[in-house]
Order: sequence, then structure tokens, then C-alpha cells
Amino acid sequence: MISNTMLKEITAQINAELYSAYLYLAMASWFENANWGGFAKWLSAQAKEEMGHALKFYKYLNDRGAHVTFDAIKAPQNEWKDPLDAFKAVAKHEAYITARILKLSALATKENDTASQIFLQWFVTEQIEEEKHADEIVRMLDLIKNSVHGLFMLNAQLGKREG
Ligand code: OFO
Repeated sequence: MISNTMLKEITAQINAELYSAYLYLAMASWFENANWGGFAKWLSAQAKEEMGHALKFYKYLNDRGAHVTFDAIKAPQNEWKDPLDAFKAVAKHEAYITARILKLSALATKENDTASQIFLQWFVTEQIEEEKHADEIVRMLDLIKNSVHGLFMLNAQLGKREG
């Protein structure tokens, strides 16, 4: 059985992952509406991935014998200034998620919860990728500035993402 402290904090993480999915879906919708289908595809694939993260935490708590209960998910932002503004928000959000995962990991260590320590390792590694991908897109958008040609190329590239 998992401790009440770990249960409370991992449940809060499920909420954060669901919020991530909600935020990225709101971004996908904003890009879709502006006719940038490639950016939208990348973001909706990312939203699906976040749902997967939430379910992974949910299954873990179930496996540890906990009854998971849910809180409201806050409303995401729905408009951004431009693509760079949107992806800077992705990068900032991923850095926030990384900080949360590291805090959870430190808590598991403090609680002598080896199972949670091992479980959380996957997320620690995953966050390296998540931050890397978001930062790469921010850097590309920073280079492109407002070049429509550059935006079309990046839109085509991001549209290749599966999912
Ligand atoms: Fe984007 O990694 Fe989960 O939240």
C-alpha cells in the first residue's frame, strides 16, 4: 500500500498531466484554426502522449492498492501571440513538469518508497526528451522569426509526427 503523502502528490501529478493534455489540445486547436495543420498535428500527438502519462500514473496507484479520486482541471490559455509565443509556453510548461517529477522523486526517496523511486525513473528520463523537443522547436522558431517560408517548412516537418 502506498503512503497517503505519495498518493496525494501522485494524484496531483495526474491532474498536472491531464492539464498538459488540455493545454496542448488548446494549442492544437489554435494552430488548426490558423491553418497550420503540421503544428496542430504535433501538438495533438503531444496531448495524446500526456494522456498516456496520466494513465501511467493512474495505473501505478491502482497497482499499489490506492483509490484514486479526481479534482477539477483548470482551464488552459486558448490564444497565443504567434507560434514562437505558443512553443515558448510549451517549453516553460515542460520545465515546470520536470521540476514536479524531480520533487516527487525526492519525496519517494524521503519516504523510503523504493517502488515509487523506480517507477518515477521512467518519467525523469522522459522529461529529458520532452524538454529537448520543446527547446528545439523554440530555437527553430527563433531562427525563423516571422519568415512565412520558414514557418511553412517547420509546419511540414512537425506534421510528420505520428500519433
Ligand atoms: Fe510533457 O510530459 Fe507529461 O506532462
